[in-house]
Amino acid sequence: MDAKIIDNFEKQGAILLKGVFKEWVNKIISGIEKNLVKPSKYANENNVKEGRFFDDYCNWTRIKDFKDFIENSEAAKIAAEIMKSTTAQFFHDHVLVKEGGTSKETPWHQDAPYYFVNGSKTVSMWIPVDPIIDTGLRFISGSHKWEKMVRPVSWSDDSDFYNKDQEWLPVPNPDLDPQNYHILEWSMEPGDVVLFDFRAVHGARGNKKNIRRRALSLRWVGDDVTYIERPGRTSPPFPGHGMETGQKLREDWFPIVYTKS
Ligand SMILES: O=C(O)CCC(=O)C(=O)O
Repeated sequence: MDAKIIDNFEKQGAILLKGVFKEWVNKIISGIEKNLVKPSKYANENNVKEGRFFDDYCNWTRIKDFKDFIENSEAAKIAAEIMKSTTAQFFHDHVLVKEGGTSKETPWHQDAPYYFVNGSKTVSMWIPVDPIIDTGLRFISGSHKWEKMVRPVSWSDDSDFYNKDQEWLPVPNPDLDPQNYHILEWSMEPGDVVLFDFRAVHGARGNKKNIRRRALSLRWVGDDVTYIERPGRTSPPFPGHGMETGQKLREDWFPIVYTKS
């Protein structure tokens, strides 16, 4: 991978790669449609009154289209390269479908505090399978380097995600304060991908258009990542994982898909 791309990822916390998963788009669509027909116990409609904002995760072992994509595409190699990691360990898949006519915004948030993951080498891949104009992810450039993390909230009602109080930054609203934030956002085609650090603050507008906005996010971790206990049930929760703070993520649940030779 071009060193400039990795440099930009490190500076901004998020970058766009064009067309890298073009040949996989139909397979991803097939997986998302299967997920919509048969959601898991974790599926969420996010309390949307108008339109639909569906999300679900941890389905890759039962939906073979996702398994094939994760194991046989370039995704794992790209993940290792962008993280500057020898390995790419798979954490989980996440399907996000915002149907046309959905005004619900995705709240500004970082993924890191919802996860039991500690470390600097992390990457999410947000892969839309419908054209994106104004409806994609928006990032606060450089926010992955903020010293404190942003208060995690429930997407359904913006309430606190954890009960126990902790020192969090308040959820920012860059649209009310545009001078103070550099926002990154891109128009995208199916097969493009946005790569972002788990600590990058991001959100999304509603999808008021007449087209669907279906996306698959893949979450990867690298060499320096270990398990960390959070002040409550994480998302995803992975019940019965049995790990303790400081341990590497167990490879039977979170496989290493790529190792640099
Ligand atoms: O698709 C969305 O609106 C949000 C996605 C997101 O936050 C993520 O993939 O981490």
